[in-house]
Amino acid sequence: MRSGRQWRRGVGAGAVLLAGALTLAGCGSGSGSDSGATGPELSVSGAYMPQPVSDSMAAGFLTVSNKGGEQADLVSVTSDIGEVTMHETVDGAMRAVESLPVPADGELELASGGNHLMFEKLTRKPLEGEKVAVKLHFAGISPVDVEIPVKAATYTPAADQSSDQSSDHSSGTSSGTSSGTSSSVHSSGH
Ligand SMILES: [Cu+2]
Repeated sequence: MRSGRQWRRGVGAGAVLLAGALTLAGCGSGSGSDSGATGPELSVSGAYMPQPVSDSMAAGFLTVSNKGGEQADLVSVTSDIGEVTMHETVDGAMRAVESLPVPADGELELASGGNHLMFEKLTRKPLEGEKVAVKLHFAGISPVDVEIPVKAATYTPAADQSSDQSSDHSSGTSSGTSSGTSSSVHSSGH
């Protein structure tokens, strides 16, 4: 008699656990495919510009991460300090490209010696400690605003030291940056 009761209880508990596991599995796979359908989810990190030696040209570097399930294509970049083009480096020579892909669940890395942003016809020379506002334009989705900090001419990103500083700027500044930027432009142009 006693052993019979325990057997029944055991079966009941097993059935409840099984139902719970099925529910969890259903939730997990459902939300995964949903996020793929919403398109690219972009964030920018590690942005910097070495203070240029030239009065007319500068280079900018950053990483665009895409957590979404669709590729995003960077098709143009604009800035209030000059004309910006996207360059790739092939066999040590750089050349302009029409677009740069940010793969789904991947990243586009613009780094010294490789792909980079090229600033030309500068309206002012960026100085160490300043920030340069740029807008990254992607095909079919809203542009992303980035403030690129100007570093020393010899600066190179060591390990991951600068990531906390730059992720601050990339996360919360999608709409509120333009007023601050334009005032700094006015004060330094004469
Ligand atoms: Cu270049």
